[in-house]
Amino acid sequence: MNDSDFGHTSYIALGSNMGSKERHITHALELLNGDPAVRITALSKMYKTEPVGYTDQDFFLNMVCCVRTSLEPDKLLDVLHKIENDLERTRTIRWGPRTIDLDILLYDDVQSDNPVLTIPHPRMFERAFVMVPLRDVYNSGAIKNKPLDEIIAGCADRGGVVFYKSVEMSDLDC
Ligand code: A4P
Ligand code: MG
Repeated sequence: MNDSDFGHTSYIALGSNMGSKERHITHALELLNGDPAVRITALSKMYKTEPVGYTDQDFFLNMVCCVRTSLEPDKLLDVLHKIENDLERTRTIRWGPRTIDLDILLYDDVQSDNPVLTIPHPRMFERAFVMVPLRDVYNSGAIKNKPLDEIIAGCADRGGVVFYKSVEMSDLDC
């Protein structure tokens, strides 16, 4: 594919709190970049984060990546679900432990209230475990004219997000 075929920009959140958390995240990134219709253009740092929602569970590792893609949002979600299945994700408790969780945060300027795919992701603006890594890769520094720093300052979990390690594309097997 030519560069011009990857016409859309999306930001994708990754989280893991079971087993080899770091490996689950890097494996998911490799599978994502391995899709012929998706190309990762930026990686956030990896963060160690306190669980939000259902708190009686292990800590998470979280990242955000920016991709360019030729896929429409519903097809991109299909790719994410396939990767979750490939990593043998099980769904038991809502917001509970998982090998990998992949969420679409933003897709171009799309706004969608569809419960199957809500864009922007409905809970992203109240979660530092999403907004802190997003700030690493989000170019404009503001969403709907609100600076990301200001959004993060309003997140109750901001104290539970700490730098874990840097991840470069050259660290990935792809
Ligand atoms: N869905 C709707 N919109 C989207 C979207 N923008 N991206 C639908 C992805 N999926 C979207 O998600 C349930 C359904 O949401 C999907 O079938 C899809 O059609 P799921 O991934 O099956 O279930 P889930 O992950 O348990 O629910 P959800 O709502 O994605 O959970 P959250 O809100 O992502 O919370 N604490 C820390 N520190 N770090 C974490 O990563 N993650 C969660 C999960 C809770 N606490 C956490 C973390
Ligand atoms: Mg999810």
